[in-house]
Amino acid sequence: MKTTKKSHLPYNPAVLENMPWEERPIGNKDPIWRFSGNPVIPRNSIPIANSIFNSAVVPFGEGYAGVFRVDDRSRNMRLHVGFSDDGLKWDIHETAIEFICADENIGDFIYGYDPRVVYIEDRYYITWCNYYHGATIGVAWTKDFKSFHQKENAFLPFNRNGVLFPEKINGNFAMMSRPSDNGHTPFGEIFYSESPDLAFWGKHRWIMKPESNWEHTKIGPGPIPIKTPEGWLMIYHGVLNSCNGFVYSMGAALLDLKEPWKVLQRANSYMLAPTEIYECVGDVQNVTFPCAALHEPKTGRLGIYYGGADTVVALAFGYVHEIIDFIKQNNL
Ligand code: BMA
Repeated sequence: MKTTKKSHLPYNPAVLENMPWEERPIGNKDPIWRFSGNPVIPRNSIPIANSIFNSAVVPFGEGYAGVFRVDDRSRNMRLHVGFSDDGLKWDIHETAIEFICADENIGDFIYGYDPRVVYIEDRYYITWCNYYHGATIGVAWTKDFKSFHQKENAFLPFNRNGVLFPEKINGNFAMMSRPSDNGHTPFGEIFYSESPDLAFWGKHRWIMKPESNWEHTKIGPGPIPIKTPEGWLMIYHGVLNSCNGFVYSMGAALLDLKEPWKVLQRANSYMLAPTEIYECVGDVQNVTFPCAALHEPKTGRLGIYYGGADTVVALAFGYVHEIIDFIKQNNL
């Protein structure tokens, strides 16, 4: 197992000034563009891995930390911690995270996947798709990425894609999610919920449903939403059902800052769809699945980490203001 030299320093936004970045390639007119070194994390970065994808990264100490979806070679779906100095080269631990949980039923880890990580107030929170008599939303916190403390599941099964807002809204923690079924759900709309304590959830509100052809089957929230003066920038995945199966692309919308269940504007076309070999070929073909974004507020730079073909982690770049312009110019 690799060790990390990181100290217990907390969330450190200063490192975002050195976040991974490449300027838009000359001639490229897309709202976001891919890192030339993709995939950032190959499927075999640790020996036990069948694949590493749909993963979450955040600033931590003098670098970055992450929670990674690792499907192992028994095809167990597990969450592994990892650290990086530059957001590109990652030391992913070979053993999965073992959550500390007060309740032995909730803490009985059967599978977990598609993590998101966010810093709120004084600690990092992890949400993921957690098995508890079906898929639901697991919630845990850590301060040091060494000990992970699991809380109650947020919702009843079936639910996936639990994504916390990075600050309290109306005095409560706030989460988007995507109620689902026990299979490869052929439907999906995005909902909003609030909680005073991350244990009891209510004030459920509907946010949005699929509208355009590229997302016609289902949609789900992606990275932690980004606060901008014009609203919460929500990057999400949308799924088209083709003759050849599901196609997962990335889209964007702006949500009201105070009442995030209100959609202000929403692009009618995707920002990025599977076209590259590491997105079209892998364990599941034609998947781009965003789970995290690094954002440097001074420059507006955004680095979106997304899973490629359920096999690798890739990175795309963009400027927040350009994505907002794209939403406005292509508003539904
Ligand atoms: C979804 C989730 C994702 C996955 C996608 C494509 O239902 O399981 O983890 O990337 O399907 O297989």
